[in-house]
Amino acid sequence: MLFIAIIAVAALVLVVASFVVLRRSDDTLTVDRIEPSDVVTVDDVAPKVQPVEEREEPRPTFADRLGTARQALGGLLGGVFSGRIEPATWDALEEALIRADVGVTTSLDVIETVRSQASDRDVTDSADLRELVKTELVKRLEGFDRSLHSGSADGPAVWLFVGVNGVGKTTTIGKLARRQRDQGQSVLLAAGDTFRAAAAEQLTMWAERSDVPIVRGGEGADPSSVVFDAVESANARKVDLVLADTAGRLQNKTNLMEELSKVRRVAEKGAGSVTETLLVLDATTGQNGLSQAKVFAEAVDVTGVVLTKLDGSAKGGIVVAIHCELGVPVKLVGLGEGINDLVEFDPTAFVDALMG
Ligand SMILES: Nc1nc2c(ncn2[C@@H]2O[C@H](COP(=O)(O)OP(=O)(O)O)[C@@H](O)[C@H]2O)c(=O)[nH]1
Ligand SMILES: [Mg+2]
Repeated sequence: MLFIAIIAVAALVLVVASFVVLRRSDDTLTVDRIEPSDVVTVDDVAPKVQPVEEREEPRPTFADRLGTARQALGGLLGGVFSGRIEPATWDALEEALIRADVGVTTSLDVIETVRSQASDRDVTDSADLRELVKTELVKRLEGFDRSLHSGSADGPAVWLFVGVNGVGKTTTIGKLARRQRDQGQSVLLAAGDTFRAAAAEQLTMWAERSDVPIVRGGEGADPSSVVFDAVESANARKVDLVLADTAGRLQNKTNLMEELSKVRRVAEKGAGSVTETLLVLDATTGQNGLSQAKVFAEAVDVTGVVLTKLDGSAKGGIVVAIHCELGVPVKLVGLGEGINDLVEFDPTAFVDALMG
């Protein structure tokens, strides 16, 4: 009996052991089989996907890229937010805001409000002023419609990009082509800057990067006719959105106004409708950019501002001046030259990144 029991246990041990061995060799087999096919898949797909830097680079945040502006403002604010509040505290705060390009009127207005709040609440420690100033700045940036409108489905929506040479119009269109495509819209680019031969080349490169079609004219062609053709082509292909580049000559205000209003008129001659006219401004030009902006705002109905190069600007306060003096919201912000370096404007995140 004992003998039979020993045989039975031995047989059981043998079965379990061989099962474990088989399982293990099965695993090994599976791993072996998956590994080579994985490599093949990666190799096959690699040439078709975007280069790694474009595919994996996340969108930057204000906190990531506002270093220059934050350092500059931090330097100006120096000892403002420490110690007891004195008359000199207000002078220093006023100077810091003005130098950061918040604009004189807005800076004085912010100081006046904060000053009366500080006195109402018996605030005597200047460290408590930081939050009051931040809240006031955010308040002046809120309440604007920052959405980008694409209109109805009847025909293509057209977004016109205007602004002087070098501010970043073509780059912004290139970045947006990818962004809108990723959000599910079909996009076509219109190379409406026919003034410089290189402009259409530059836009073509962006079109290729995002794999979207482009319509371009010959050098010196009428910008309006290029935009018209682009809208026709978009309509025929049932494309949702046309991003139209324009030239930014500012040597003659009357010419510029006439050209831009003609482009706009012609863009709506067929099935298209202009749902956004975005003024592109270079943040590093500060108050100078603001006076350019006023000229453009007179020429066309600007629906929003794209503020570029905020990554390299020491004067982040220009954002506040644009809202308060132009009455137009900053809708998008350029934080670098890469395809993902375009972000939506967020008042709280911006003021936090600027003032800490
Ligand atoms: N650092 C930085 N550079 C930018 C940004 N946007 C555009 N640029 C650069 O500014 C230069 C002019 O841009 P471009 O698009 O040709 O300007 P356009 O003449 O208005 O079309 C190019 O070298 C761009 O790479 C930005 O947000 N940050
Ligand atoms: Mg350009």
